[in-house]
Amino acid sequence: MNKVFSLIAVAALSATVLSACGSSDSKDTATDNSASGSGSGTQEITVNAKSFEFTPKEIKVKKGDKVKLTLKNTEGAHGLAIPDFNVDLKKDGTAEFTADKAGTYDFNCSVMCGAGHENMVGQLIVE
Ligand SMILES: [Cu+2]
Repeated sequence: MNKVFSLIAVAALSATVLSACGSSDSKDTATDNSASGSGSGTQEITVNAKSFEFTPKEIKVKKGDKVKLTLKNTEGAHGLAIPDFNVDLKKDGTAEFTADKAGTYDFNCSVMCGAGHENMVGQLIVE
């Protein structure tokens, strides 16, 4: 019994610490009415790249979300650039940005990878 209780306490405590950490640059926790409508969370998204296609081709996030975008090459060597958000991964890696403007933005492969290079496009949708 006691063991179970302390496990729950520890879990609750670390959840509190984590969420406090994640919102360090926004308003303090007293104003929790900002959560309605647009997003303020962190989206971790992995895009796989192969010759010559991205998966997924379409990424949807909410305006205000922090986006952690990871590029993973599963075949060939590709990059991933989203010019509107100054993202340009030239190989496997993670880029972080805030989706602070709504709209549809193209992303594309930024490494000349061969015959299908021009077809390696996708869209980031910020709503
Ligand atoms: Cu390419």
